[in-house]
Amino acid sequence: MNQAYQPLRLHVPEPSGRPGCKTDFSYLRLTDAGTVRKPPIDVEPSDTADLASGLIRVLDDQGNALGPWAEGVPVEVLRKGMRAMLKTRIFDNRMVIFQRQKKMSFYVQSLGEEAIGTAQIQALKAEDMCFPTYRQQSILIARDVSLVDMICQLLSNEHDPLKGRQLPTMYSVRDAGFFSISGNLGTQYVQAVGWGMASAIKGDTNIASAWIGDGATASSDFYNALTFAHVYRAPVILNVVNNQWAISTFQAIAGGEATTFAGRGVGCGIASLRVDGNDFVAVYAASAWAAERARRNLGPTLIEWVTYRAGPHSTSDDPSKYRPADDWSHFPLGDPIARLKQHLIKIGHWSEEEHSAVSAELEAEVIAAQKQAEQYGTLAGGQIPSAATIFEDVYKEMPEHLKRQRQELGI
Ligand SMILES: Cc1ncc(C[n+]2csc(CCOP(=O)(O)OP(=O)(O)O)c2C)c(N)n1
Ligand SMILES: [Mg+2]
Repeated sequence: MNQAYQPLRLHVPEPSGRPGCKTDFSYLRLTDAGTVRKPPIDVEPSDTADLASGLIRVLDDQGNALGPWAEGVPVEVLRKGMRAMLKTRIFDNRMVIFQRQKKMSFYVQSLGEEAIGTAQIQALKAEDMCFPTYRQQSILIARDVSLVDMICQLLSNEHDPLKGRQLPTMYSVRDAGFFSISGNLGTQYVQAVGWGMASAIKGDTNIASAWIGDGATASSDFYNALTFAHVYRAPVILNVVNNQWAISTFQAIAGGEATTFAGRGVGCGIASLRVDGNDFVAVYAASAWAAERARRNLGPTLIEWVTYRAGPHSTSDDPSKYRPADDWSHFPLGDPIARLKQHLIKIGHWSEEEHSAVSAELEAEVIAAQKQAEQYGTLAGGQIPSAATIFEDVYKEMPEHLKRQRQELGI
C-alpha cells in the first residue's frame, strides 16, 4: 500500500534572483495605479480580501495621481514629505560614512523605504504613539527631532540621551511619539496593541502605530498581537514593511510565497490593505484611512507596504553575496523620492532648482549637526557616558544598597 506514494519531501522557497542572475520580480503581482477601490472606513474586515491581495497604487509611471486613493491629499503634505524623505536619505548617507570612518560601531540605513514613515507620520496626531523598528528613522526626521540628539545616540557619547545603553539606531523619543526600539523583533507589535488598548481603556483618543518587517512576521509575537487587536478592536495601525529581505533571507521564507502578508490580517478578522510602499501619495492615503478607522472605534487595520531594502541590512552586511548587486535598479516600484519628485513637478509644486536647493540646505543642516555631535565624543575618541550612570534610572529613589555599591566603586 505504501508503495503507491512517493517519499514525502518539504518545500524550501528560493528567491527568484541570485548574484549574477537577474531577479524575476513577477512574483510581486502588481496592479496598475488607480485601479484598486477605496471602501468606506466602516468596511467589514472580511470584505477587504481583494484589497489584501491586490496592490493599492496612486502614482503611475508618468507621475500622474490616479484613482480614488488620490483624492484629498494636501499638496503641503507632499512637499513636507519630500523634504523629510530627502533629509532621511542624506542623514543615512552621512551616517554610513561615519561608521566607515570608525566613529560609530553600527548603522542601519533605510534607503528605498523613506516614503513609508514620512507619509504615515503625517496622517497621525502628535499624541499618537509609534512602535517602530530600527529602520524607521524617517519618522523621527519627519517629526523634526534634533539631529544632534540622534547622532549622539548613534555615537553613544556623553550627550547620548540613552546614556550608551542601547545599540546605535535603537532610539527612544517619547515626546515625538516614538517608543523605545526593541532589538527583540516582534515585541513592539504586542506592545503597540497593548498601548492602543490602554488608550481605549483610559477613554483617550490617541491611537498606536505598530511596525514590523516581513521577516519578523514569522515570530509568534506577530500573531499574538493580531489576536488581541482583532478581539478587542484595538485602535492600532499594524504596519508590515515587506522590503523583500530579512538580512540574507528572502521574504518567501517568512511565508510570503504565493500569498501576501496582508492576507494574514484578513484571516485574523482584521481589515487589511496591500499598498505600494514606494508611492508616497498611496502611503499617506492608506495611513489616513487606517488612522480614521482606529480613531472612530472601527478597529485595527493591517497594512502591508511593498517596498525594497535597497541597501545592506546594516553596516555589517554585504548583500552582493546573496542577491544581484544591481537588484534595486530593476525593482518595479522604483525609488520613492524620484516618484514623488516627478509627481510634484508635474502638478507645478516642485522644480529641479528647488530640489537642488533643498538638498544642499539639508546636507548643510546634517553636516552642522554631525560636527556638533562629534564634539561630545565618538567611538574613536572614547568620550562615553560616566560609568556612574549605570546606577541611574532603575529606581525612582536610589535604594541604600545601590548607593553603597556606587561608593565602593568610587564613581
Ligand atoms: C527575536 C529576534 N530574532 C532574530 C533577530 C536577529 N535579526 C535582527 S534583524 C533580522 C532580520 C529582520 O528582517 P525583517 O523583519 O524583514 O526587517 P528588515 O531588516 O528587513 O527591516 C534578524 C533575524 C532579532 N533581533 N530578534
Ligand atoms: Mg525585511
